[in-house]
Amino acid sequence: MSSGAGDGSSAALTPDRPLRIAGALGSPYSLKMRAVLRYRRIPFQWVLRGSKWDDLPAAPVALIPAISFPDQNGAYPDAMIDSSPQIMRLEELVPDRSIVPVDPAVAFLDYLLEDYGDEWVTKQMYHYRWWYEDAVAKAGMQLPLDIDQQMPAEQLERSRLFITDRQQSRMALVGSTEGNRPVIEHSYERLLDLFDAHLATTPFLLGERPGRGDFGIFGQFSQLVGWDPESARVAVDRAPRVVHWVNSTDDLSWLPVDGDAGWTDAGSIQATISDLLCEVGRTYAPFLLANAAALESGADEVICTIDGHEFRQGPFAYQAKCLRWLRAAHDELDPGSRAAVGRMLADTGCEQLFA
Ligand SMILES: N[C@@H](CCC(=O)N[C@@H](CS)C(=O)NCC(=O)O)C(=O)O
Repeated sequence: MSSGAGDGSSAALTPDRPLRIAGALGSPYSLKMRAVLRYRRIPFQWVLRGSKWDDLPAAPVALIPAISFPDQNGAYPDAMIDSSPQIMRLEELVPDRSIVPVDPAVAFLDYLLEDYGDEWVTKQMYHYRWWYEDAVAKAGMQLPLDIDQQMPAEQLERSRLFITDRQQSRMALVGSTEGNRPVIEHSYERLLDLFDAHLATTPFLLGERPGRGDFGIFGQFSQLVGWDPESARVAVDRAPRVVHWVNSTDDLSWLPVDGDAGWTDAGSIQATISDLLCEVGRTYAPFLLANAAALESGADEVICTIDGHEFRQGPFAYQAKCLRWLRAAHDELDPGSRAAVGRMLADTGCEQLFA
């Protein structure tokens, strides 16, 4: 996807000339990027998209979050979308408090975990928001208020109906159907259990500091665990450490980090991370492969077996790109790092993505 902006012409980011980000409180990717900016101590100004304060330029595609960099004259000429490229653009501009592990093999793993969060955990997020009655009622009322908290009651009611209809009509597109429900809900429950077990020994996925993977999963969990009633109840019941991690990852500006130190070593990846990779290999990997195959053959449905259940949804072109990008990153690894990744992914089910 062309993300716009990010052509290298932006000026240094300072409190007087901050980066600007337009997002929404119910948007996982917006909260993902806001948490990245806070942790990285990058000066930024947050604004609710579509509100009276939002004067960011239009983005190439109407998605949030959009971010805009100041140029040399202090103007904000364009806006960029897509959180993963946004993260990498910020890595180029600001070296301190990087969220990309130094070792390329660990960095690759981190990228895979981010992609899993962005593209698979988002199915859980969408499902729990628009399937359960009390979640639908909350989201329908809350989401329109981002645009105008003082919106008159009749307008709020019209907006509630509009947004609820529109989002529920898209449920099947992301796989939230009666048939897929066990796959999606069990994968959320297992992820909570596995992540909770990991957090019992380690503050973040890959060590003592957060990486892209943490922020990818945090974005979706900011909603699942922190906002939507049914999925939040499930999290409180089974994953107290995850609930705490979500609350704290939202603002890690306080977390001390020492240069490039603090990342897990490629040679000593913990069993709890291998277990999480097995979860990625059990759900997201077979979906990605079936999705790519469906698009290649022109099939109008992706049909695959996930966790012993049949999973069906329409093909998703963006996720075929995600697979191509993952494979390109894998191809770009030096031979030593590729071998290290091979060892870390062996028998997790993720290795099939790069066979
Ligand atoms: N791949 C994008 C996904 C962004 C995305 O899907 N944003 C949603 C909100 S969370 C959106 O803008 N949807 C458009 C709409 O709801 O009309 C990213 O990583 O930023």
